[in-house]
Amino acid sequence: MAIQRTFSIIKPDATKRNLTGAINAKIEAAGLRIIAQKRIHMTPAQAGHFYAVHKERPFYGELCEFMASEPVVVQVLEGENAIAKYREVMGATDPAEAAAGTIRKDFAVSKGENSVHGSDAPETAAEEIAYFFAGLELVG
Ligand code: RTP
Ligand code: MG
Repeated sequence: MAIQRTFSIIKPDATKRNLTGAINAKIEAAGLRIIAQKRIHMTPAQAGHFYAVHKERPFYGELCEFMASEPVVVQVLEGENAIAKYREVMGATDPAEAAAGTIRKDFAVSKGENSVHGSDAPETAAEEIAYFFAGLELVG
């Protein structure tokens, strides 16, 4: 498997509890390199655009409000099989179902406030990275 890039967000529930460093430690321990990172505060419209794929779901309004409620840390992670590897490090969407040692098992509050986002496929990873970062900001 070749070197891949994936897009990550450390969500408001985690930044609010000062968990950015603890989450980054798990990312780095898994062999993923943080090649870009910045702290931003999304507007509800930006959060809505980012999660547009879920706009018909009942939790969409709540999700957009949550993502815009506090600053987030957006990141680009690089490594072998990075997309699947990061999904593994994150754990299941619902922390109650997440495996031991995963970010969501250790830090998530609930299925909605679940500490991190990670891209689910190469196409979405490329789109998400391009939405939040300029090419010059990616320092591999
Ligand atoms: P993400 O996109 O954030 O990496 O999470 P995911 O793939 O594990 O989960 P997904 O199904 O794509 O859902 C996106 C985010 O919506 C919130 N959610 N809330 N209350 C609920 O039932 C519910 N279901 C999903 C979570 O923040 C989830 O990560
Ligand atoms: Mg998803």
